[in-house]
Amino acid sequence: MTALVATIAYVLLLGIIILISFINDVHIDMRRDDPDFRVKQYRRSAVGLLVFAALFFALTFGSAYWYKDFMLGYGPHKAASEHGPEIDSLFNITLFFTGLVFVLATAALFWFAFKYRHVRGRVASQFAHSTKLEMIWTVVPALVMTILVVKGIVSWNKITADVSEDEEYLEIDITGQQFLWNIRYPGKDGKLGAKDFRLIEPGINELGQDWTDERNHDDFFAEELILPKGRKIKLRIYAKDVLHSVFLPHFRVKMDAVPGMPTYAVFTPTMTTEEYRRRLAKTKTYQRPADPDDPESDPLWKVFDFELACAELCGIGHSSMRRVVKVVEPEEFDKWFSQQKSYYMENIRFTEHDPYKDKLLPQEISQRKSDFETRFNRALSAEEEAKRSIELRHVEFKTGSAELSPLSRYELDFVVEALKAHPNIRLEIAGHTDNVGNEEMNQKLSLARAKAVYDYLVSKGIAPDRLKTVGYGATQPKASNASESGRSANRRIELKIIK
Ligand SMILES: [Cu+2]
Repeated sequence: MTALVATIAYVLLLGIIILISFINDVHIDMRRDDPDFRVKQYRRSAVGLLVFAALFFALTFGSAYWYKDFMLGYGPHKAASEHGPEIDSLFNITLFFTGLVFVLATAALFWFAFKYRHVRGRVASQFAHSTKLEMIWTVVPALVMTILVVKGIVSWNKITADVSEDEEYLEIDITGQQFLWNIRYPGKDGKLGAKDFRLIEPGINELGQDWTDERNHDDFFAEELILPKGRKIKLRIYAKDVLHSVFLPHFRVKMDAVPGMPTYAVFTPTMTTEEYRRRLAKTKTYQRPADPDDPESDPLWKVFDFELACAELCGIGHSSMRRVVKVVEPEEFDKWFSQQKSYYMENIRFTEHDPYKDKLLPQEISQRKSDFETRFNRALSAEEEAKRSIELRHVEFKTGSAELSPLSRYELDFVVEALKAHPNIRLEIAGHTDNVGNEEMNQKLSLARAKAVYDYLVSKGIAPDRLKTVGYGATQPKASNASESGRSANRRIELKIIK
C-alpha cells in the first residue's frame, strides 16, 4: 500500500516538474524577442546548475564519509585475510583514478555550462581538429588503463593461484544449490572423497558422494563455516543447479559456483571472529545497540559475525543463502574438528545404501578385535567361575532361525584365533533367547544357534572335543524381557572358558 502511494506521489511530482518546465518554455517562447529577458533566463539556469553541482558533490562525498564504517576497506572493516590488503589497495588505486576523472569531468561539465552560457554578442569559436588534444585524451587514458590492468593481472594471478603440492592446507567443499550451501569437511584423513552427480539422492546423498571411496568415510558436514586462523584454506566450489557465487566479503574472497565446472578459492584468514569484534568495538558506530528499538540490546560489535553469502541472484530464495563464518584459534578448531561425526558412519553405514554393509571396515575390525581380546583375557584370568564367561556381542542370527548373519564371522574368527593361541582351554557355547514363543521352541532354537557357532569354529579347524554346546532357551535372561532392547540383549551367545 505504502509502495503504491509512494509510486503515485513520484509520478505526480514528475508530472508537475514536466508541466513547470513546459510553462517555462512557453513563457520564454512568448518573450523570445526580448533579448534582455533571454540573457537573464540563461544566467538563472547556469547558476542553478552550479548550485546543483555543489549539492551533488556534497552529497556524494558526505554520504561516503557518513557510511565509511560500514564499507569494506574503509573504517574498521580492514581485510581479515592475507591477500585482502592487496585487493583493497587495488580498489584504492582504481578509485583514485576514476574518482579524479569523475570529479574533474563533472566539475568541468557544470562550470562550462555556466561560463559559456548565452551572452549577447558572444559567438562560439570553431575548430575542426586538434592533434594535441587528440594525443592527450588518447595517451593519458591508455597509460592509466595500462597501469590498472597490469597491476590487476599481477595481483589476480597471485591471489587466484592454486595451492602447491607440498603445502599444508585445509580443503573444504562448498556446494551451492537453490537455496542453501552444503559445507563438507574432509574428516581426519584430510581428504575429500570422490563425488559423482549420478549418485545424488535427495535427503540421502545430497552431493553424490561415492561410498566406495574410503576418503568419503570420515567426511562430515557443518552448518557454519568454521575456519582456523592462520591456516591456508582451499575452497572447492560446486553448484548443483544454477549459477551461485561464494562471497566471503570480510576476507575479500568471491568466486562463482558454476554447474558442471568446479572452481576454487584459496585464502588464509588472519583474524579470529573475536579479534575482529574487538577491532569493531573501538569504533563509535559499533557501540550502538544492535536493535535500534532496544537500547539495552548488545552493541553492534558484539553480535557481529563473518558471513558467507551468495553473490549471484540465483532465484527467489537467494537471500536465504547466508551462512555464518567463524574463525577460531587453530587449537580450538582442531578440537571442534575432532568432535565432528562422519556423515557416512552416522547415516549410511549398514543401511541399504552402504556398499560395504556385509563387511567390516579395517578400523572396525581392529576396534572389535581389541574389545574382544580385552574381554577374553579378563575371562581367562578370572578366579571365579562365573566371571569366566564372555558374550559374543556381534554374533547375530536371522529372526527365528539359526543362520548366522554375514557380519558374525569376524567375531567368530577372533574366537578361533584365541583358541589356537590357548590350546589348553575348552569352551562351552551357550545359546540364549528372549521369552517370546513357547519354552520348548526357545530351548531348541538356542541350542541350534549354539550349534551353528560350533559348526563355524570346527570348520575353521578347532577340534570338536574342545567345544560343548548348550541351549538355555529363555531361562537365563540378563535383562528384562518387557522391552525390545531388553529382549534383544537376552538373545545372545555366551562362551564359558573351561580350563
Ligand atoms: Cu545462490
